[in-house]
Amino acid sequence: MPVSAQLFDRASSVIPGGVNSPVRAFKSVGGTPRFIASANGYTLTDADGNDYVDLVCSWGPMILGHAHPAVVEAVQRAAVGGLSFGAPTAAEIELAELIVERVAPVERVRLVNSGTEATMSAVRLARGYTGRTKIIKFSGCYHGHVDALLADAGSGVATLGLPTSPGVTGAQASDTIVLPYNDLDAVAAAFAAHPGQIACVITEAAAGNMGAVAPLPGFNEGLRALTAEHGALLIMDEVMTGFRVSRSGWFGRDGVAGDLYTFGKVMSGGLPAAAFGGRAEVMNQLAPLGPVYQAGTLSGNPVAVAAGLATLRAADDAVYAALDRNAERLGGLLTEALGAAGVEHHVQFAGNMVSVFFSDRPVTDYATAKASQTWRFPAFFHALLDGGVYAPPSAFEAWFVSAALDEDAFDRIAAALPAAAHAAAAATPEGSRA
Ligand code: KE4
Repeated sequence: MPVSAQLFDRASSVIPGGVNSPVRAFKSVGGTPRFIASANGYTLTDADGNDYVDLVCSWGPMILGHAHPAVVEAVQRAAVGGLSFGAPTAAEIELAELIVERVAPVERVRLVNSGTEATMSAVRLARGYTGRTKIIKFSGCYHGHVDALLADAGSGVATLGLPTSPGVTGAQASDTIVLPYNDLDAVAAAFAAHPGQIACVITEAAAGNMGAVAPLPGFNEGLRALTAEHGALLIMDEVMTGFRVSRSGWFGRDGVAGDLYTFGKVMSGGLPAAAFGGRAEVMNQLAPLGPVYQAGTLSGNPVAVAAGLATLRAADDAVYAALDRNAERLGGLLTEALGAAGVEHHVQFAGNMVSVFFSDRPVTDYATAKASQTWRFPAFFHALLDGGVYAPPSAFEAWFVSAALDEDAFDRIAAALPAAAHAAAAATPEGSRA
């Protein structure tokens, strides 16, 4: 990959780590990140002209596949009408109405520019609404790089093994209570230990940032009951699951109604837009109606909104059926290849988000995710990449399918997997790759 290598070298002299988001740097898997030149359908094409079957989908957004004609056309049409006005537009109402229609507990929506902004705003709103300061999050869950939420986070924080982050002051982190995921007793104990002080519990509606780890039966229901009992808000972070795991996100699968929701990724078709929303009584505390301030120059950007509307409108039942079918098929191929190579593993799903853990037991929280043989992942990842399959460059990420995957794509995945499974089998903790 001479061109990607040259670009990485050049990028590293002006962009920290050569990337604009840490997980892209391949740090935990080694090697040279592929600089992508273009993408279409399920195919990514790197700067050296190599094609890959994409199982990252820009970390979730591209459920239709890349450069879907309806989305590109909507973006082009919006762009020729002007890129940003700093004033309200009708399209923002349509996107908010679509979110409200699909996710019943959401009565009001505020559009923002990233998932981080959405979760930061939702936490501030929960604190403003309740008048309380403490928040509960779960180890291994990632809610963006919000100071208060970076404690023991998943995704890139886990990938790089950063227990916390310098720059987050004690004051900011001290109000954050971090508990094990899927542990309702720990949540009940925290409420008992801090009566009247906890503003909210924020959880990934289904965890994807320690790898795909679904809530155990009753966990989300238990969070709903405990937060209601103690006067705290339940924030369902659906930035990753929203409009991906069903047309109504994880709420569409388990029906547990949060007080607030955060969305991103799919709802903007890959352009920078996200949202938070929830009960009108809570959301109406936001400026300019109420005292909780939140703002954004480009919030509701007309081009990003156009991409989101086109994506959500094209995502019909057939698309969601294809996502579920494709995830199932990918999981089967992973199990078949790793089983044949004699590699102990668990393929796990959170809806149609998939992960493979090199573990002898199911992964239900961050401790068990970290205890898995993550040292097998780099060799596995690179063998797939060499075979033309682009998986997430981290053992602590979910794999994302698109509805664009077809027989040819699965043939390519199936062809690349045996060598990858053998590379995983031959890997050693010392990090040598076969
Ligand atoms: P952004 O600020 O990256 O748009 O969203 C933050 C966020 C919030 N909540 C959840 C559940 C998320 O998964 C994310 C971001 N997800 C990661 C992928 N694991 C983003 C990838 C990256 O950091 O480059």
